[in-house]
This record gives sequence, structure tokens and C-alpha cells, in this order.
Amino acid sequence: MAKESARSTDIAPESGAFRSGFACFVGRPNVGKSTLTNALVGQKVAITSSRPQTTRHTIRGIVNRDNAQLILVDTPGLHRPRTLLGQRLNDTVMQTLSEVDVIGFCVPANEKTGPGDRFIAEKLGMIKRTPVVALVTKTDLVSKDDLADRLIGVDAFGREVLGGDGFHSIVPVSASSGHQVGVVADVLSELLPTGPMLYPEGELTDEPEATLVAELVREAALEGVRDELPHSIAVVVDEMVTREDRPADRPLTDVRVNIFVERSSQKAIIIGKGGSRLKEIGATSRKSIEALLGVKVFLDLHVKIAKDWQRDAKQLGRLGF
Ligand SMILES: Nc1nc2c(ncn2[C@@H]2O[C@H](COP(=O)(O)OP(=O)(O)OP(=O)(O)O)[C@@H](O)[C@H]2O)c(=O)[nH]1
Ligand SMILES: [Mg+2]
Repeated sequence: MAKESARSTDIAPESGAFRSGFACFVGRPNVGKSTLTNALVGQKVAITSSRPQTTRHTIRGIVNRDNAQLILVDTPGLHRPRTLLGQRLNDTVMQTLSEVDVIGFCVPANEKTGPGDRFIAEKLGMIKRTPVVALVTKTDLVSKDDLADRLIGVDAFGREVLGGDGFHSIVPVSASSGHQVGVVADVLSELLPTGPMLYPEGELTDEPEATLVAELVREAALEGVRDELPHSIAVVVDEMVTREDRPADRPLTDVRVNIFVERSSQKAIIIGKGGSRLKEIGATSRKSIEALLGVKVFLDLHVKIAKDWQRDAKQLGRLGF
């Protein structure tokens, strides 16, 4: 008997063993994947906006818990592709999905499950061995009663599309208010394999600085633009160099960035009347770039035309897709 209980306490440390691995967020565009990634990491590693298809690269954010290291892979929203860019984004997501330890399928609390969700869930159903946790996002936007209905609906949807018991679990969360963000981290961490830390403790992302800088400029450029224009904007950092001949206590980094659009009419919109919009984009993004790099920045923005780049394989390659 004594031995039995000794053994059952043996199991406790085992289940409390350190876990590490990858979790991937998927969902329709604009459901809050990147905002949730940032909330979990505790710092902005992924840009967000109210425009769909804000995320274009998979971004890794690192969450350190007492007994786990969770590496979050934020992906572009999945949808039926209309351009070569859309197709590439979907391919990246599918590739990522097949490599992670757990999948967080994000659906917003304030919208009903639709064909877009089904399109994704059917793909998830094909990846049989990876547990799928449904994350019902933006719970701050609905009443308690509506949330309860929504959770029941998501459960039924999971059983129907994935078969069996459906989703491994369903977690309501609000990245804006922070409600249940810790629970999401716990639920995902428990599904990771046991293993050591994969990244040093202080690291929050493995994105190169230049990528983050380009993304911050794109985020500022997305502000206030509509229709097709958000999709047409691509940003590439041309160079980042430390200015010479500066006093040691006041370093300055020169950052030269190209903003690409697809047509001259779009270029005019980005630049704005007398350069006013471009100035705003510069001022907004410079602040966040300085916060990221921890130095003063001289930001030099250029707007260029890469004709129909979203549909052009060669240009997509050049722009990093
Ligand atoms: N009220 C509320 N709004 C949220 C919440 N999470 C995200 N949002 C908003 O939803 C919009 C989309 O958020 P993102 O995080 O960029 O969405 P995404 O799923 O990463 O979008 P894509 O990268 O385009 O696929 C933004 O305007 C966010 O501010 C939340 O918990 N509550
Ligand atoms: Mg995103």
C-alpha cells in the first residue's frame, strides 16, 4: 500500500516535468491571432490591425512559464486564396501546422461559425495526430449568455467537422482585457512534450530585427487605408546602420525602408497631400522602432511601385515571400 502511494506521487513530478514545444494559432483573417500572441508573450512581437491579412509571415513569440516554454507560431489568416500571395500564405500555414505540437484554432466570440471556419477546420481534420484547442477570442465583445451559446456552438462544430470528441478543449479568451490569457498558456503548455528550454529565457522572439522593423512600418502604413490597398503594401528594410561620429551616450541608427505598392494611384495615397500621410507613417513607426531597438532612429522612408507584385512570382521572391 505504502508503495502504491509512493508511486502515485512519483507520477506528480512526472506530470510537473518541464515541457517545451510549438503551438500554432490559425483562424480566419482578423479573428485576433496576433493580438493574442502579443498578450501571451507580454510584448509586441506581431503587428495587428483591423484590416484582414495583416500577418503575412509566421511570427514566433516565446512564452516562458514556470514549468514550460511555449513557442507560439502566429500565422497569416487562412482563407480561399485569390492571388499568388494568398496561395503562398496558405501554403506556409499548412506547412507550419504539420510541424507543431498543438494547434490553437481561433474563432471570434462575436461571430457565428461560417464557411471560412469550416474551410480551416477541414484542413485541421487532416492533421490527425496534433491536438486542436479551440480559442474563442474577443469575449469582451459579447454578453455572458451569448458567450455560453457560442461555446456550445463551437463544441458542436468541432464534433461535426473533426469527428470524435471534436476539439481537445475550448477556451474563451480576451486578449484586449487579458481575461483567461493565462489559462490559454496553461492549456497549450500541458499539451507540449516534455523537454528542455529551446530558447534562452530572455528571448521573446526569433524574428530578425529587420523583419520586425519592416512590420512596424507596415502596421503604421495600414492605419486608415481601405479596400485593396492594405493587401498591396509590402515593406522591406533596405539598411540599418549605426551612424558614425556620434557621442557614445547618444547613439543613432539610420534605418532606410522601402514601402512597395502596386500602382501609382496607391503611391499617391500612401504619400498623401504634400507628403502628409508618409510623414505620419514615419512618425508613428519611428516611435515603435526606437522602442524596439532601444536607440534613437533616423527613419528614411521611400515609396516605390512594384507593379502587381501580389501575382508575380519573381517579385514575391524579392519581397521575401
Ligand atoms: N475587442 C477585442 N478586439 C480584439 C481582441 N483581439 C483582437 N482584437 C482586434 O481585432 C482586430 C484584428 O486583430 P489581429 O490580432 O490583427 O487579428 P489576426 O487574426 O492576427 O489577423 P490577420 O493577421 O489579418 O489574420 C484588431 O483590430 C484587434 O484590435 C480582443 O480580445 N477584443
Ligand atoms: Mg495577424
